Amino acid sequence: MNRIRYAFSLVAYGDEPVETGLERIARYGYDAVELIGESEKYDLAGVRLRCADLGLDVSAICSMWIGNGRDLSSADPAERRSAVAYGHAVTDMAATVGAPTVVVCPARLWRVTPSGPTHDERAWAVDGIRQVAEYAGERGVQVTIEPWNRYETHLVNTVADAAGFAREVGLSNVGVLPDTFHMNIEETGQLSERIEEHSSFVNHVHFSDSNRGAPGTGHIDFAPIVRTLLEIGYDGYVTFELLPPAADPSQFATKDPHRRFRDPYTRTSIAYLKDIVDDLTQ
Ligand code: LER
Ligand code: MN
Repeated sequence: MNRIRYAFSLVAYGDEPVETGLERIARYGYDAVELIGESEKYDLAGVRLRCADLGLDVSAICSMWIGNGRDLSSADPAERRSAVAYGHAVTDMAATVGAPTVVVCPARLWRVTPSGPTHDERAWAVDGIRQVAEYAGERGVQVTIEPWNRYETHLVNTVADAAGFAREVGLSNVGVLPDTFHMNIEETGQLSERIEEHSSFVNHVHFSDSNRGAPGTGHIDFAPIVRTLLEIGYDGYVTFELLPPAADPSQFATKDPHRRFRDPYTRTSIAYLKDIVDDLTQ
């Protein structure tokens, strides 16, 4: 059985200095940190060195498909070209810090209505993801397509949707990213079964509870999900991606830091998961 590798996303810490976040994540025994796909937030060479000192890897670059110029399925060709350029830029970030994966979503965050006929949007997105994935493949980086819930996108809401996109892109470095928060809203039946069904595509995972807090603070049953990851031989990272309760949680985390998302949730997330793994593997 593979060992689960644990990562924590800096997105939970809002505008706290990066250095403080890295030290906290290392202190609580994580294997890796997940960075946000905004290169101006980081001194990447410095992050790489500090991570090496702290014994941390970088699990992924979680791209921010927000705002103008970041919509791979827009009806506007200039917008799509700009989104592909953004995908290349986050791939460069990944290559600089040695992250294995970049997160891709086929549409801009919070565009919840079509920009053109669905088959056109889909074809544009497949083409854009392929351009990002080809560039990433040349740099030894994987691409992971993340389905978001219906309040964040209309195009890719389930793991099956994302697997369909990955299949259409048809490149070996393209997989899918089940995020338990989105799955809890959109999937039918057991979340673990949906992961198992598409296991050949799963190349990254985000964990948070139903309320987007630390596992154990909501009502998701993580034990069957962890059991499935172990059974399918998943060898990527499980990243805890926690966010405060707000419609635009990233802004909220920045403007009004929720202290429990820092030390308390960083400590309890990994401890909670390790208990489950211990129970399952004893
Ligand atoms: C990003 O990983 C995510 O889950 C989305 O909700 C966009 O922030
Ligand atoms: Mn996510």
